[in-house]
Amino acid sequence: MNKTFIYITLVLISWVSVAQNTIQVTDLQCEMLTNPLGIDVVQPRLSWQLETDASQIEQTAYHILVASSPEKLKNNEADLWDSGKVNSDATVNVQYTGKRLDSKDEAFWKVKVWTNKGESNWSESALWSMGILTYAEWKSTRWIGYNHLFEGDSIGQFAKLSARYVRKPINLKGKVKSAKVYIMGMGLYEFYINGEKIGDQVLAPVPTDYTKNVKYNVFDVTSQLQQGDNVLGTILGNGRFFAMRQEYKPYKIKSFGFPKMAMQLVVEYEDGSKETIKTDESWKFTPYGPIRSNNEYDGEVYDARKEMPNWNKVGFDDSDWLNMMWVQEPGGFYEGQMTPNMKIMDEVKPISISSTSRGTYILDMGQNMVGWLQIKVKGNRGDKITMKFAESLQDDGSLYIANLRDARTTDAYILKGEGEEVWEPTFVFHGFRFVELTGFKSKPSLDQFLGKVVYDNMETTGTFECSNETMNQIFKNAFWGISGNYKGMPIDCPQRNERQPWLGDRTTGAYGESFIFDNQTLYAKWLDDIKYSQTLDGGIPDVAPAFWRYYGDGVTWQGAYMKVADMLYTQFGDEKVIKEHYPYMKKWLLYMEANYLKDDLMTKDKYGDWCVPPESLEIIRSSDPTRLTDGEVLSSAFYYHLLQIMKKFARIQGNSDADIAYYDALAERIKKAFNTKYFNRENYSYANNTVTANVLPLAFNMVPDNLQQKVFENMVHQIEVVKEGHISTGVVGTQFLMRTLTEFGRGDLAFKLASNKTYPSWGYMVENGATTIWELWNGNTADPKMNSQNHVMLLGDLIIWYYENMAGIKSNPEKPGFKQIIMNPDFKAGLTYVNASYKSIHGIIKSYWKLNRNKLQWEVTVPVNTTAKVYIPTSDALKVRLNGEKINSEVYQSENDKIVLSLKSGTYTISAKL
Ligand code: RAM
Repeated sequence: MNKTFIYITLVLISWVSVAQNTIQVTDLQCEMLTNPLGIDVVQPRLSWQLETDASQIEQTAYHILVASSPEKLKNNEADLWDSGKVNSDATVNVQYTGKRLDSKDEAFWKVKVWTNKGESNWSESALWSMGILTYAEWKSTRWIGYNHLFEGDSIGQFAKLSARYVRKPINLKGKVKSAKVYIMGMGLYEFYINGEKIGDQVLAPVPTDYTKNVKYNVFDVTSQLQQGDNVLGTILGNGRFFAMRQEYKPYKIKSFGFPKMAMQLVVEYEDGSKETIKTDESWKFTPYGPIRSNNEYDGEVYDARKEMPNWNKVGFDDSDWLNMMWVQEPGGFYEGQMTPNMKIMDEVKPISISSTSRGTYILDMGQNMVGWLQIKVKGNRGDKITMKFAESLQDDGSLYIANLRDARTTDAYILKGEGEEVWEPTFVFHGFRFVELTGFKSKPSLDQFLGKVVYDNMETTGTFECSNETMNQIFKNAFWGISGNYKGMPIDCPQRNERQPWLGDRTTGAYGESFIFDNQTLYAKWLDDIKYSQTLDGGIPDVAPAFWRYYGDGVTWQGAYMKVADMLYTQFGDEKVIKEHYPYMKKWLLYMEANYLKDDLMTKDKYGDWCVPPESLEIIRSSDPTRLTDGEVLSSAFYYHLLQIMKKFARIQGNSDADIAYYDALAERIKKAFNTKYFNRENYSYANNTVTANVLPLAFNMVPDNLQQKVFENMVHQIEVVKEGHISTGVVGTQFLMRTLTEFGRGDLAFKLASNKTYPSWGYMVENGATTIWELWNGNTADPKMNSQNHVMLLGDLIIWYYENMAGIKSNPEKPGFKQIIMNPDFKAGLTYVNASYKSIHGIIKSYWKLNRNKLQWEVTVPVNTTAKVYIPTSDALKVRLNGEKINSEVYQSENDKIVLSLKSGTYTISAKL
């Protein structure tokens, strides 16, 4: 008896200690933010990841402690929330249900977990802090600005307004224990304390329709403040507030007025007392600083002679500065910004510089990039260097600027003449590969220039490499295009006088992008932008925030609202966005039904299958009826598809039988009318038999009577024979093309489209020197009026196809957020290897396969606390080895001629003869 007892105890002890060493809880996030300051969600969601060398690990329970101070947390004194041990496998989006937190409160938290193989230690502790939760708490904080132009300023087509340098000396009566600043600086701000810039963000805050909502940023500034005298300094830039085209075409372009700011600095002294410093009219400013103008389209002008050394430090004489005025607030709700600001994310060294006959120089960055150029120059006081940015060159070597339309894209720097001067702009960005430099007396050297790549501070989560070089280059181009067009909202292009957050460009694109970038919070913010732009009767604009007032009432563009929410759910397991936005989505659906549904078909469409390859290489928009798909076909099919998504959303948000029945009935009617009017049973085609007209009903499961295969064959004929193996779809059709081809068994044809180098194809762009993705299939020859070289909308579902169909990394929508991974690559499409990884919210997923003749070698990594269904295209289990061993029926099932392995977390080597 005794002996046995001792034996068990020993085993138990060693088992626990092994487990404690191997299971770690990492990556604690609140509201999916790594730096969660200023959370304005009353019950934020907490997430963590598990890391371990052991395999087959599943979480069985968690325990969260939340305390009001680090000391209390350390002593496990959870005065805010002790979740207790909760039996659950959830690691993502666990809602805080502790004590109600007040504005500006801090919460320190940690978590430990139990798994099927032991428990972890307590994680390191993490912090989040609350924002300002009520409007009332802002009331005594004055908005300050100055609603007048000064010398050199102008409104109109090429609006100019110098940056406003704002200054406020303050005196702190004691030693600072902690301090936070809550700042709204419109359109853009840079904030300083005692001369030091606070934070590494640029072009902050993220843009919104300021009449609807205004974002404040929060910084911990404890270490920047000192007892006694301090100076707060802010530079206010224009951004989208004092819009680029100010009071120009006001019926179209929204502008919001002169820059303004409101700020609270909350200081807690070591003696426990608190003080809040707020903006008011005692703050002073000057419009005569060095940033003479800043206009996102036209560029920035900086006169270094006007620098005011130490303007943001103690002791500077501001007696000739003006007092700020108490001005009207922007109008929108104040919200804590829950998505990161932009940052300098990378640097690019130029590859060549050449002289022109005009005495200027052309700098080649080697990459179409978004951001700006830093220069190092020496010269005389008053010398002027100008930099004009463009994406490509004309045949004669000069800049191709016709496609920029009226954007002037020119920065200028006027030297102070004091040795080496290093400069880069503050409040603008450009989309460019080439820069024409004027004002150099002799040829500058390459090391005087450095490209700064600017986009939202988000992690790169995906890698992809395969055996096809064209596909690899397309992936790189997509990476540059997608990241560069993240500007606190997804914009269409970064260079011409547009740069608008067009909904239709991202309807499906957002989903593909989510494999490469951690874009969750950005797209959650964008859904809010869409919500806020909804009209009272339910309409949604084409562009949100609606900086351009376009309310075209289409379906394919507006459908981004639902499609992006669905992406956030599938890829990140985010249910909250669905619950929050459901009523507005439903309102829009009903609005469209009431206004545009005729004879059970959706009659309104704005842009058609935008940007199909046109009949002549020089034109932008096709007018050839055999290439274009009828708008009613697009809208009706898409609306049907959205109704299916809304059925799913209705279920997720609960309490919804009536809604589901309603969507179902409506969808059935639409499907019937659609097939009656557009399905041609003689040749199994839809409408005028474009690929788009066929791919939509196939992808949306609208084809009647089990005729999918026939319709599919007809569509394949269109692609293979009629279009000679080339793409013929535009922005709408391309969103479903690659996946549909593969799912119906023609991954090889999808591969052909993906690897094509001849026109029209993504590879054709590569062959013609593209380093991003073009707006037009014929971007090298088309009219410049609408011809951006950095647009992402034509990617369609290509990136999704890379990951889901080629790499085999797909989230099971039934177990979203990659809680279950579907690994089912098409090994026979044409590639011989794929090496891809994706950092999911549960941890890293890897898939690396090689096919040598018929021998498959495949390494997969399944994150802790997830499972994977791994498909091997053979029906003979004897041909499969898992980690070198034969497989038994405990790990696999057979499904449609495939062996499906059910794997828990870990890294596996699979080999098989196919
Ligand atoms: C253009 C842009 C944008 C597109 C709209 C319809 O202005 O190219 O990407 O969505 O048209």
